[in-house]
Amino acid sequence: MSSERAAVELAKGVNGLEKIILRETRGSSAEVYLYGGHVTSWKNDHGEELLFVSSKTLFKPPKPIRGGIPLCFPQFSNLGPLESHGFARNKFWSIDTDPPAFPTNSSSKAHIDLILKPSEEDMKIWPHSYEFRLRVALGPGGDLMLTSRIRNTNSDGKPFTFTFAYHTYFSVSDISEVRVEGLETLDYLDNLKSRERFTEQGDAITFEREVDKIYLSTPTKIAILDHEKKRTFVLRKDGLPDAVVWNPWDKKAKAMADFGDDEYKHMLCVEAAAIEKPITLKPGEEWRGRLELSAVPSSYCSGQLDPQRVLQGS
Ligand code: TA6
Repeated sequence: MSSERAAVELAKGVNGLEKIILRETRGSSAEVYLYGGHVTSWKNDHGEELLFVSSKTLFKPPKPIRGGIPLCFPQFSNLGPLESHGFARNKFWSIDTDPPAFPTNSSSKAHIDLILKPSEEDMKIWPHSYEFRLRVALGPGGDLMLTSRIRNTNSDGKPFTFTFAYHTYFSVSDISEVRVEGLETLDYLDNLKSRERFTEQGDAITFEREVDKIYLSTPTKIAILDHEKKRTFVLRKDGLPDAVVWNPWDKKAKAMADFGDDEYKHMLCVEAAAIEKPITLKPGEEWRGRLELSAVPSSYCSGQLDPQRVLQGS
């Protein structure tokens, strides 16, 4: 890659925070901050940004970055004694220079391995020893893959239990023009109704007000259709049975200091997660949770993309 730009580059980001830039030969790219192990950018080979990051986010630890793909670990939301969504998203991660062999061989050089381990201080908040390895990779076609491997390294024989989410903020043209396919007829917990359980209606999900739902035991593929942009995001997940759908709408948007009042119109969170059945690991055990995102340029009417075909296809 002499003339081409490097597949992996360490650079300074906002407020001097270190980030890694991944570049794929055909032009797609991604950026990951060591702060939070946080993906903040994913661009297709036209250089178009596919993830939403708020113009109001501070990039100032210990405040999490608002947008991109925050990692929720070891606790989703307020489902436990820790801060909302746990602490992984406001810790400094390191580059893992000697990662254990990776289960799948990727032909793309555009990948980076990060690692998070607790400090003595951290152990006072969550008394467990663990290794959280995160591989972020760009595929030849510009797909973005995140693979988390969490290992219990407690030496006191104690198991630990956690919930998890890739809290992905997708960039959309106009939320009222977006449909989500693949969650029809599923049960969900409504976070706006003290997590009462309901069953989703039969049609694709559309948006006209605040939504905050945890869909349970979903298919491994979900499609997010942005008609105006003629683009469909296909989310594939492994080891993550649940999916959270969130849009704060206008009132909540105004109430969030690190979020613009109108920004709710241009983002949608669809989060691959493990929430309903928390994961318990004994010492020496490892859990793997994988997310694969692809953006398919499409025109619904041209039949190029029938969401059902996508969801049923490979
Ligand atoms: O994933 C949805 C959710 O749990 C919402 O309830 C909302 O709080 C959102 O996450 C953002 O949470 P944060 O802690 O980043 O403000």
